[in-house]
Amino acid sequence: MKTPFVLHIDIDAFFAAVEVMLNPYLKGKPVIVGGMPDERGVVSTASYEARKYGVHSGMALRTAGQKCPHGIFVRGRYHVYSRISEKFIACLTRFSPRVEAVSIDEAYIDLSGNRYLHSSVYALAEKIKKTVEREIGLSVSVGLGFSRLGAKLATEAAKPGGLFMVADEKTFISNLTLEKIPGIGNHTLLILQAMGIKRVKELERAYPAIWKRTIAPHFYSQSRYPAAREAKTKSFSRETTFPEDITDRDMIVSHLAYLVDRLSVYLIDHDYFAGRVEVKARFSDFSTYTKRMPLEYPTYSYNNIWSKALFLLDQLIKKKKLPLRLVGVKVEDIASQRDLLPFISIRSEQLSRGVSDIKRRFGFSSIFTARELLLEKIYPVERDAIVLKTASLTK
Ligand code: DCP
Ligand code: MG
Repeated sequence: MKTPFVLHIDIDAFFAAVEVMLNPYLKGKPVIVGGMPDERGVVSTASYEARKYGVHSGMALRTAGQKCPHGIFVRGRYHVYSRISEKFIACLTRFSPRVEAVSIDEAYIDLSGNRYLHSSVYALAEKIKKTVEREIGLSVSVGLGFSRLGAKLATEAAKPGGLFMVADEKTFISNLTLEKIPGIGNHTLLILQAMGIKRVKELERAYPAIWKRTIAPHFYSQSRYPAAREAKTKSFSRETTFPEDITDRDMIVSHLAYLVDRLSVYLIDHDYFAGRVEVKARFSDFSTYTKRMPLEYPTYSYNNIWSKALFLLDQLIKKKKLPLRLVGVKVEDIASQRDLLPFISIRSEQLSRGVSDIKRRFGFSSIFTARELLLEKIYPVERDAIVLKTASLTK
């Protein structure tokens, strides 16, 4: 089964919820933000308690006053809302680099790169929801779908405070009434209703051409998230020539481990998966050999790449009884997407991602595998690198 990978998240009754958070006396009361009921102007938003009386965003304040005479009207503090909005978006970007803020309290997140790290997208969505709610102190609703439209409508279905995952997006949307569909204006709605068309599926059946123009594009083109991004390069490599030729296997291994470490972090930073590993060795007589082998599945995991690279290195150093001059490692068959994986892959990828997060925050040298540490004996260690004598990267 395909997994939805577009997440939509929206804060519940945003401005009103902030007012309640800052003034607990308002909790559970009909709060209407936008101005006083005798003023010109419109309602920005209303708490769910006030919505029961028919008050909604965009309604004239005077009308809101009539519908909900005991409502508590507040003016609104936009600088406070926008500060919370920034915090909200910042929190989301910790889960994926592909966050698209679309309004002050609403964003889409493309989870297609993350989903392999979690037993399910649903669990990840729950985690995002909980984290955001804890950090900003407000209730949010979350939807999971295959397109922006599907995800947004799932959020609507989840409101307030829920999480809703669409398994069959086409059926889900087909059963909705047309006024739920963003972009269908009041005018169009009235005409369609007059023709007896209430739901999306009725529109598709009776007027496939209109359906194709209004609804279908959401599934099939611009709203799909994101266009499959093909990696521009087919391989990345890191290699180094030693300051002096090396005989000690552990020291050679330590160099290779460091190069694999750099590659793995590079892959993670760029959302790439590697399909194959190649190791290169140059002996003191300048003879150069390479060996390669595929990874079990496309991955950025340090451990997976490492175990293959070490195996290949040992094959290579058996070739000649000579010290080594250079070692290099390359990952190939680079892809920016892959199919869903067996659960088994998750631990080592989570570990690599965790390590790369630490490196990003505290510097590349803040955490190494023990096998890399031998390098400290012969090279200076700086915050963001071990300074090799000659390092070269081909991209
Ligand atoms: N807003 C506004 N005027 C409007 C619509 C919205 O000032 N016509 C502001 C107030 C809202 C905020 O934008 O709090 C977010 O809009 P939403 O449509 O997400 O509405 P809410 O967050 O208030 O409610 P909910 O998302 O729970 O339906
Ligand atoms: Mg909202």
